[in-house]
Amino acid sequence: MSSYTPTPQDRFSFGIWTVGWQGVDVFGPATRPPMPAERAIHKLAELGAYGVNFHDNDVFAFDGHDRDERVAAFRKALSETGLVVTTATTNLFSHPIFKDGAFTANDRDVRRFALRKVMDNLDLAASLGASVYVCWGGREGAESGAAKDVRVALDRYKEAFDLLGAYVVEQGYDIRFAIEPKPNEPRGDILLPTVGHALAFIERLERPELVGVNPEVGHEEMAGLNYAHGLAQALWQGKLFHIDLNGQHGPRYDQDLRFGAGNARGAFWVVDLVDSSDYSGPIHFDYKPPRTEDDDGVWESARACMRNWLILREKVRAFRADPEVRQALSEARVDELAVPTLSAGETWRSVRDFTSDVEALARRGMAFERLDQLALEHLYGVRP
Ligand SMILES: [Mn+2]
Repeated sequence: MSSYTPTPQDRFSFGIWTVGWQGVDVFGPATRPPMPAERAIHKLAELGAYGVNFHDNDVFAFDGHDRDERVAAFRKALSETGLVVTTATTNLFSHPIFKDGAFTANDRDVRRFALRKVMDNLDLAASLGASVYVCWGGREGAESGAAKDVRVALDRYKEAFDLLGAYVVEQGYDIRFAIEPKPNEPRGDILLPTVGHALAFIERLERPELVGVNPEVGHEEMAGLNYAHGLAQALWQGKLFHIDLNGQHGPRYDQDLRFGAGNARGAFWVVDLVDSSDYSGPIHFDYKPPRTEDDDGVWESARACMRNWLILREKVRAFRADPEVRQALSEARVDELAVPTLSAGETWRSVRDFTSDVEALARRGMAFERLDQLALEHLYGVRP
C-alpha cells in the first residue's frame, strides 16, 4: 500500500485562489483572513505540490498600487520553494466594471479595458514561465432575454481571442489559451456553457491551434454532463490543454468540493482516463475549502485533493491490471470498437447490402454489468 504522499513528479498544481479563498458567499462574509500568495506557495510546496496557477488579482490589487512589491514577493516564494507557474489567468469577474462581462460586455470601453488587463497579465505570465492561459468567462452572459444579443456577443468573443492570439504570437510568447466552460453562476446563463460549445467556438477562431479547453469537474456536472466523456472528446480533438479538478454533487450550485468528494464514481473514471492518456499538463485542482474550515482545514483539504488522486490512481491501475477485468472487457467486446467498421479498400458499397442474423445480434447481451461491478468493487476497496 502506497503512502499516497504527493511528490513534484505527480505534477499537482493549485490555483492560488483555492486555498486563499476566504469563504465569502452570497449569504455571508469571510470566515478566514486573507492569505498572501507567498504563504499559499510555501504551504503548497510543503504538501508536495508541483505548481501554481494565479489570477493577476490573487497576487496584487486591482488598481495595481502594490503590483511591484507583491510580484517580487511572489517570485521570491517561487524561487525559494521550486514551485513552478504552470498556468495563469485574469480576474475579469470581481470588479463592478465587469458586471456585464468583459470580452462580451455591451459597453465597448469595458471590452477594451478587459483586453488590456489580459495583455498586462500575459506579460507577467510569460515572464514567470506559464505555458497555458486559462479564460473563464464567468460574467459573459445574461439573466434576461433582450439584454444580450448572443450571436453578436459571440462575434465579440471571437474578436477577443483573435486579438489575444495575435498578441502572444507577435510578442513571441509560448502560451496557449484554455477556455473554461461553465453553464451558469455567477450569470444566469453563461456563454460557452459546456465543453462542446467551447470546442465548436474554437474552430471559428483565426488561430484555433492556440486555443483549447480547461474543463472543470463541477461545471460539467452542474450541466448534468459526464465530465470524463467531455475530457475524452477534448483529448480526441487535441484540445485538452488543462484540467480543473474538484468535486460536485450533481446539478446544483457550484460546490467546488475537494477532488474525490462529490461524485466519487465519476472521479474514478476521470483518473482512469487521464492516467492512460497523453495529457501532459498539470493535475490541477480548482476547489474551495468549505467556509466551515479554519487554516488547518484549508491545508487538510488541499492535501486530500492530492491524496484522493493518488488513491484513485492506485485503484484504476489495479482495475486495469486485474485478470478478471481483462476477461470482462473481452466479454463486453470493448476492443472490437477499435476495429474500423469498413476494412481497408472497402467503400459504402461493401455494406450497402450487408445482411446478418439480426435476431441473434439483438439477443446478445453486452455483459457490461459484470464489467462495471468489477470497477465498483475496485473503487469500494473489496478487491485486492
Ligand atoms: Mn467551480
